[in-house]
Amino acid sequence: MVFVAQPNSAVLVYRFGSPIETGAFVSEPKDWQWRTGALPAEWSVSGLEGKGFSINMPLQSNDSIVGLGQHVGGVNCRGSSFRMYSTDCPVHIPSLRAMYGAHPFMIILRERPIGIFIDSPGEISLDAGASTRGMLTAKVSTAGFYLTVIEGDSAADIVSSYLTLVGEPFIPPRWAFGYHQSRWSYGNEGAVREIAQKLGEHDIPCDVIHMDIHYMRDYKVFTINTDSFPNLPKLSSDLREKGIRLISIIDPGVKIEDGYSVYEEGKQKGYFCQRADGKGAFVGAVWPGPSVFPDFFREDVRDWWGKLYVRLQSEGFAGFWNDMNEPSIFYTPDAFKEYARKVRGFDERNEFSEALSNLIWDKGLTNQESYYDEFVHDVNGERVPNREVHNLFGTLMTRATAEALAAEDESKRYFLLSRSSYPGMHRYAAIWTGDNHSWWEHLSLNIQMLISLNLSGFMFCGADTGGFGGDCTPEMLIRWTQLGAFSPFFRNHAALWARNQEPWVFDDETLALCRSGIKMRYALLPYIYSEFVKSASTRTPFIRGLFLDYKDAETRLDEDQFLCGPSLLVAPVVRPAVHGRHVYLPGSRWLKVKASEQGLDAEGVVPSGESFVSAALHEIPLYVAFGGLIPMTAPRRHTSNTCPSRYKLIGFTDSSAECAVLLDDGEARYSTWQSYPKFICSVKKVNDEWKCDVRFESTEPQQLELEIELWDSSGAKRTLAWRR
Ligand code: MIG
Repeated sequence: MVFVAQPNSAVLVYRFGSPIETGAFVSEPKDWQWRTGALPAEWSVSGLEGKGFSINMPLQSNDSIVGLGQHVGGVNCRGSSFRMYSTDCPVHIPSLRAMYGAHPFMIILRERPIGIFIDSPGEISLDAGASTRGMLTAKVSTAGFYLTVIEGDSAADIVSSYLTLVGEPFIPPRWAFGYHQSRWSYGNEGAVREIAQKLGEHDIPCDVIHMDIHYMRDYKVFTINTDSFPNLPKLSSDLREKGIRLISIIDPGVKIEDGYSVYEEGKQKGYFCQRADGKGAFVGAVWPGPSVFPDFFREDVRDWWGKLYVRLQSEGFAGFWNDMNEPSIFYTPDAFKEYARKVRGFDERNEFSEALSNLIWDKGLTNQESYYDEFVHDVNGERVPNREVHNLFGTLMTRATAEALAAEDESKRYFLLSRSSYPGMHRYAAIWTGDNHSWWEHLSLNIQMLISLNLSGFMFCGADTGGFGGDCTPEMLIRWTQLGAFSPFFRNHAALWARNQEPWVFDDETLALCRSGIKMRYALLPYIYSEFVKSASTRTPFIRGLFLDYKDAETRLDEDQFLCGPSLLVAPVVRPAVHGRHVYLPGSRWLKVKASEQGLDAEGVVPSGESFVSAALHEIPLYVAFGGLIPMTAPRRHTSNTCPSRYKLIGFTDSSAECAVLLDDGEARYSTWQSYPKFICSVKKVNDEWKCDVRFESTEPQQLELEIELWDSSGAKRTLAWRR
């Protein structure tokens, strides 16, 4: 028997077997009205032998499949297969199936699109018409799951209903919209101060410096290496005076070391994950060596863990970065012993064999599948193997952090970043796309991921600008910074073994062009910040594939251009050594704009359609949509809690346009878009004359000056001014 509930009008939720609650839904399924019901026509769900289910959903010939959050590959997922199973995947090659985040929400695009969310915390494998073009098949590995089916007139409608069900996306404080500078690691006070100083010297706006694992003592989480950071509170307050905040990384693995308080306390209270065979705490090695892992499935453990961040915060950290929470496991002592035994055996025999070749070419000890059967979680009093609830580990770690930070001051927003994620976590934290490489392919992948993640509710996201692994080149850093400037999360980050890639380490041209990209980001903050907050709180993607807004783009699913907010089309250059690129402009007409340190300068009206546009190294093809009005301001060195009083706006319309600019303090929490302090500027043509009207919501600033440049579709330009 199939049980179905309708928690809101466009949404049907089916229950199969006995699902484990994942916390993805904002209201508890137990509160819903259940009845028996039928699946959509031709869909079928069957039990698999042993355990699990297979869901079969026939596809029509022209269907595309979009969503699925973090994945390698195109925006259109049809024809590929995926494994939803949180994995530390250090090399994002095209054939990669599983990533850090597991996001089993997708939309079948067709005349009447349909949204599908498969809610189960264990592995889900998805064949999106790969084996059989006409069939979408999902295999769920657990004893039960919820299948959500969402109807809507458009993909945007479906996203909106989905987000009503799972909750509105995380909105960080305004400073997190600034530029972040990072690398693994700025390992001592001098290195951090030097970065801050260089940023100043080179006039590069920046709000945040990240501190990677070397700030800890011997990789012990919640400790500080006071040899390298003798006075962190002082460092932090000195940097704060310069407008820079510090963020620190935290991993879930707790080093086994007598006398280390986090270990001792967790051990004494029994907070660490237990071995499946009942022989005590599970041990896995990560950076600190042999470590134990908190059982985040328990509320008391989350509570304890969360409070550790609050204590660390008082050392001077403004936000946190949860890494390695798939969880990544380098090896277990048992697996290591076994491995060493094999190696010794080969050493003694000292001859080549197929078995030796298998061992050498084996993927080795890291993240072996079997590790996840070796430890259990306490899920509502029951011992459940990690594998059954695997995809929730990172989400629950991050929930622990989020709840503690929120409890510290309910009235304020916090900043939190997580590597692993599952639906529901999009309410608590931002994500980045993990260990990409300084490869041009990953620059294009960055766009595809921004689009897919935004469709899936993980809106405050971004990739490591410049690429994490491998060595970045000057040209790549420039192009990547030009894209990063439009990503919600904008952080330059690099691996331990990668060359330095801060904007100033190459040459003057690279420095100048990166600086102007970053300045442009700051100039556009009134637009980017206001529109992001509006998108998240009105449940619509901020980074938008063109198909979301333009009928004529629906069948194209362009993967190398996107809308940043409702009105700005960005077509970044993602290939080396080119001086231009193809751009497709849907709809009617567009206003071509040029990026500059002061924001945008209009160049003229261009028709829709396909064209090849020039894009020298300093150029980013950018267009304002018809009906758009884009607010900007003179860039500052850092975001600030006080909003500027002068804005420039560029609009493109024949009749009217409107935009909202937030005037909040950048930190206060508001429950609705309506309640944010802001001004709304509307321009309107009345009897051939343009009028500007400004309304205030929840604020009445003393001073406000607007300079508005308006273009109409004939290419005529006029300017208006408004002041109080
Ligand atoms: O095993 O903390 O994705 O951003 O710099 C690597 C060191 C561990 C992986 C993260 C990366 C971070 C790195 N971490």
